[in-house]
Amino acid sequence: MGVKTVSILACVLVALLGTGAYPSNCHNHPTSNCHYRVCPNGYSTAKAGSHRCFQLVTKQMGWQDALDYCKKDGGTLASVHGYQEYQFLLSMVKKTQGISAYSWIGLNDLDQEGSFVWTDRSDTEWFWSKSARAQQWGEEDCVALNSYTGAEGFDDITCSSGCTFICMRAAVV
Ligand SMILES: [Ca+2]
Repeated sequence: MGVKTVSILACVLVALLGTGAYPSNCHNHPTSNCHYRVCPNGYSTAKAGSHRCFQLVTKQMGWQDALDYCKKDGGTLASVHGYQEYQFLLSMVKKTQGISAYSWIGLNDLDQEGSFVWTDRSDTEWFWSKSARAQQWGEEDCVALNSYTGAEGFDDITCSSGCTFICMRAAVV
């Protein structure tokens, strides 16, 4: 089955299942690029039609090595832009608790203490406004998703810690 066919099937499913649940590019704009846009192999989105694709890598590395790994794969460490993405990524990380309950994302304050940025330079507004658990940052400069039950959330830890990590790439035409 061709990529295009799979993509169209996915769009049909969205049209059948998702009307009203979230904006469906396919439903509202049948001529948009949505029909041809798919995540790279091994990557998936938090919501249908999103161009933001994620992959959990179960190797354990320090934050900088994890970032380099994602860059070599054509992306960067994940940014998180809303609650739906947050829940999606957290559930990914929970599956790796036998390895590590922490998974690196792109948030860091390496350049300037206390000034957190995403490695993709995207907006941190959601993170600051909606994050239920912005933890005490302390002297630690790299942020992981903590998936421990009861302690779920963003957690800044020492950058050299060995953690699994989440890479992010754009959907491709
Ligand atoms: Ca810091």
